[in-house]
Amino acid sequence: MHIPQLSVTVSSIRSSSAPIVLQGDWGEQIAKAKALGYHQVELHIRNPKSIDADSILHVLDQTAVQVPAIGTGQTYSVDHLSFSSLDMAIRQAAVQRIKEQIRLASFLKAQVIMGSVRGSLPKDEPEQKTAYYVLVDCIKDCLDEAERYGVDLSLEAINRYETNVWNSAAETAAFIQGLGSKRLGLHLDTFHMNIEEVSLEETIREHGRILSHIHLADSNRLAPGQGHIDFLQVIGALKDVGYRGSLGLEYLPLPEPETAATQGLDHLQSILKTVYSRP
Ligand code: LER
Ligand code: MN
Repeated sequence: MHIPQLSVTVSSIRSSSAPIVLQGDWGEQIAKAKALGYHQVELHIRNPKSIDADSILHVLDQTAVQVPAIGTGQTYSVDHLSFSSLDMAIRQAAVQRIKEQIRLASFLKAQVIMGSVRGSLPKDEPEQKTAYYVLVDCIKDCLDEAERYGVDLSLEAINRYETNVWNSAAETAAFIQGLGSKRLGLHLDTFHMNIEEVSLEETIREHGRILSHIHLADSNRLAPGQGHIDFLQVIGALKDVGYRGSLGLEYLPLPEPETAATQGLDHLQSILKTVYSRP
């Protein structure tokens, strides 16, 4: 039976408000992830052009650590580039950035997450309609690049307090299914689901067929086990739908990064053991 692997989020950008567990020098943080017991890392990269991809590849090789997914949220949170901007130069820069992430992902054999890069739609018409139209166009443009490079993309459902488009799993799934590209899957995040969904486990069961990635964080965006989400139910549902992707640990680096990384790993390893040893 396939037991999903845990991947811890890593970024070179330090921010106490970002839900990235390990922050700092790429090489050091990847080595730290391995030393703490992880075999996968989810890299959150601001700009693929400004990283030393060869040296990151070297560390990944040396440590035998895999990268299942690249996070791209800094395109929006740091550089304020988005697919729904009414300024053509801004959305073209956002698309360019995601295309560069896709090319990097093809080297790393990773998928690329599209989350906050969608931005938010203006409240009023006709701007709202125009922004949605250009947003969809940008996603189609990125999907063409993903097709060319053989890379999968995941579209994340993000809660209503961070964006006003594709908040629930059902809305996000309906959009993905409407596009009908095999390269685009649904990405869920238990922190956002805790706000948007009636039941986390039922949502996973309902959309499991197109689920391509998942972020695990507790209700308070601390490590799983530090809030009130029932991860036994969440992992049980993932097993039931035959989820074969990675379990990305994306939460705040609190009380401090190493403790947070260990808390999530310990809690989820024990749950994985319980769930996957059941007949
Ligand atoms: C990104 O994966 C995410 O979950 C967003 O909430 C970023 O803040
Ligand atoms: Mn997330």
